[in-house]
Amino acid sequence: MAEGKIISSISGFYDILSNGKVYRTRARGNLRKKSIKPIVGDNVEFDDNKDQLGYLNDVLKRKNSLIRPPMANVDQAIVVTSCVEPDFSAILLDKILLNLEKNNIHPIIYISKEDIAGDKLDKVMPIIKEYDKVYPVIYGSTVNIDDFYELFKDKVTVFTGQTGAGKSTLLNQIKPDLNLETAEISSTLNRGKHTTRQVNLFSFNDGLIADTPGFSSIDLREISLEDLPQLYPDFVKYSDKCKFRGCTHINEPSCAVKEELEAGNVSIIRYNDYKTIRKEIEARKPIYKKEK
Ligand SMILES: Nc1nc2c(ncn2[C@@H]2O[C@H](COP(=O)(O)OP(=O)(O)OP(=O)(O)O)[C@@H](O)[C@H]2O)c(=O)[nH]1
Ligand SMILES: [Mg+2]
Ligand SMILES: [Zn+2]
Repeated sequence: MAEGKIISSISGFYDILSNGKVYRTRARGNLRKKSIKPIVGDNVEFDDNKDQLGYLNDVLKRKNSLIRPPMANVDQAIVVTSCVEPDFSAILLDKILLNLEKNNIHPIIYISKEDIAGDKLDKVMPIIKEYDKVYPVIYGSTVNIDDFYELFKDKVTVFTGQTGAGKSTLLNQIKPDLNLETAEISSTLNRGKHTTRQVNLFSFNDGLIADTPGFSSIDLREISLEDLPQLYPDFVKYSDKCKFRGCTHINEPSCAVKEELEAGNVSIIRYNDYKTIRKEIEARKPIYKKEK
């Protein structure tokens, strides 16, 4: 038995990278019985029978796992965020960031399509600047592509973000031999069509980088109301000084986050979007599993 990492999964087959070689496998039935669905990024045990199709026997404990994109054991994420085409959405960006924070994945925001944003840039840039105070932001217009080389060293990095934002385009710039398929949103046949359809991991500077299918909305089913305030690094910075433990920073007296909001040290845009997201979670219907 050998150990390796799933780098792609296509119609029931799993490609496993192990000591620089790729093995095609399929999952043993016992995994399904245990309701374990292997996903890209999983570290696994498998039979490395020479050139035959081997079995994937077991999935090793995950450090973390994302539902969208489905991927495990991620260190950091490049959140590709376009100014236009598709339009910038702060709420969608928040949701992506929240899911990453929940999984202890380090987010880096990458801004694309400044070059075609025109007048809309005046509206979008001030909002992006608020995120820039909280998270690392890389601007496509000024980036030195070579800087990614060191950033990705020894790490598993996932590229995520809206469909059409430019994930595959950026990956092609970073590693031209990937030759990933990209497409204009308007040229795709129906709206919301995804160009990238699978999660794929590629080796890069002793680490791995993943192209993933984009999305146009994201849910927060993993995140509870209690979790939520803990997932805003810009609130957590001050929440020690809130009078009440577990302060939600809404109506509690002596709330440090609201004081810092008044003082202009917490972004009003971020705070208002936080309230919007709270409402969305409050309104969420419980998920019932279908009875058999
Ligand atoms: N002008 C401009 N176009 C860009 C930029 N980044 C990406 N594009 C274009 O945007 C379109 C979509 O890019 P993709 O790389 O396919 O987008 P994606 O995020 O991989 O999309 P999915 O695979 O569907 O999730 C392509 O036509 C790219 O050429 C940019 O910074 N400026
Ligand atoms: Mg793509
Ligand atoms: Zn508070």
